[in-house]
Amino acid sequence: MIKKVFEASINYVQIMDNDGNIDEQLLPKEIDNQKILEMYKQIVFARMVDAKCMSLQRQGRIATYAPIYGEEATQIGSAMAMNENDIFVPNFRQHAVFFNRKFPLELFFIYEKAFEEGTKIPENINAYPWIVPVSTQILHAVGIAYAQKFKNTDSVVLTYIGDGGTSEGNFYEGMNFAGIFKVPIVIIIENNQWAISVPRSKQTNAETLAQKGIAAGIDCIQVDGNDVIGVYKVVKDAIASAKNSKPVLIEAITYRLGVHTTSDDPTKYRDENEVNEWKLKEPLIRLNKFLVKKQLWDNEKQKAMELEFSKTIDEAVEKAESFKPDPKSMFEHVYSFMPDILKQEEDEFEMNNFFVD
Ligand SMILES: Cc1ncc(C[n+]2csc(CCOP(=O)(O)OP(=O)(O)O)c2C)c(N)n1
Ligand SMILES: [Mg+2]
Repeated sequence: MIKKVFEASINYVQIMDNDGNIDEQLLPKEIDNQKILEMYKQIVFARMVDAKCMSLQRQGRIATYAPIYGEEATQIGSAMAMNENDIFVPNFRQHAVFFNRKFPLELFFIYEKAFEEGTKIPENINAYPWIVPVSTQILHAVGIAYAQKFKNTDSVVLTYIGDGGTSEGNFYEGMNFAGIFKVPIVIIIENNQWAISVPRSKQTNAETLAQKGIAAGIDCIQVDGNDVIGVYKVVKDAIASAKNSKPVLIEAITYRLGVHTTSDDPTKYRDENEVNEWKLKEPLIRLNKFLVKKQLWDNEKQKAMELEFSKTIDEAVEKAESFKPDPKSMFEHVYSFMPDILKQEEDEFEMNNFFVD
C-alpha cells in the first residue's frame, strides 16, 4: 500500500504591485493613505541614513558598513507590525528596524564607528544588539521566546536571518525548538538573493526557503519583501499567530541592490543586468507612484522632507563624532574577572599614556 501521508504548499503574498496598485481585498483595515505615507517616509529616512553611512565609510569616518539599500520594505514593514512590547532580535543588517524603534541615531553612528558603547540598547527599547556570527541569533531568539512563554508575558520575538543563514545548523535547530515548544516567535528570512558572493540558487535545491519550516512543523509563508504593506500584513498576522502558540517562518523576497559590505565588490561576481531588473521592483518606486496618483505627494514635499532628514542625520553624525570612548572598556567585560595577562596589557597601555586624548 502506498498512501499520501503529508502534503504542503506555500502561499506568496503581495498587496502593492510594482506599479503602486493595491489589492484592496488584502489591505489591512488600519492601513489608510496616511499610514502608507508614513511607511514611505520611514523608508526614505532609512535609505538616506544608509547613503550617509556609505559616504562616511568611504571617507574613513566609520568602519565596515553593511548597507540595507533595497531591503528597507522588509525591515520597515515588519517593524511597523510589531507592538511596543514585542522583542526584536537582529542579525547585522536590520538598521531600519532600529530606526523605526526609535533607537537613538547618534548611538547607531557610534556603533558604526566600531565603538561597543553604540550597541548598548536603551532600556525602553525591546531589542538586542547587532550580531555578526551568521545565524547564532536564532538560538538566542528562540530562547528569549521560550522565556516569554515561561514568564507568561504577552511579548512575541521577531528575529531576522539572511538567505545564507538558513543553511546553518542553528537555523534548523532553532526552528525545531520553536515548533516543539510552541514558543511565541516569528522568524523573518530577509532573502536578498545573495550571501556575499554565493547566490540563493547555491544555498539549497528547495524551491522556497519558506518551506524549510515545514519539517519543523511551523507555519510558513512567502511575501514580496519589497512590498512594505504586504510585509506589514504578513508579519502582523504572524505575530497574532505566534501569540497563540503557533510560531511562524516568513520568507521575504527582496534584493540586495548594493554591496554586501563596504569591503565587497559585487561587480566581480554578479551580473549588472540582474541588479537593474531588481531596481525596477525596489520598494520606493511603487510607493511613490501610489502617493503621486493619490495626489498626496510631489517634488516640493519630497525636497522639504529630505532637507529635514538631512539635518537630523547630520546632527547625529556630529554628536557621534564628538563621542570619546573610554579605552579602558577594551579590557573590561572580556572575562568575569581580569586575568593577569590582561591586567599586564592594561598596565602597559596606561604606562604609555594611551589613555590621554
Ligand atoms: C558563522 C559565520 N560564518 C561566516 C561569516 C561571514 N559572513 C558574514 S555575512 C555572510 C553571508 C551572510 O549571508 P546572508 O545570510 O544571506 O545575509 P546577508 O549578508 O545577505 O544579509 C558570511 C558568510 C560569519 N559572519 N559568521
Ligand atoms: Mg543574503
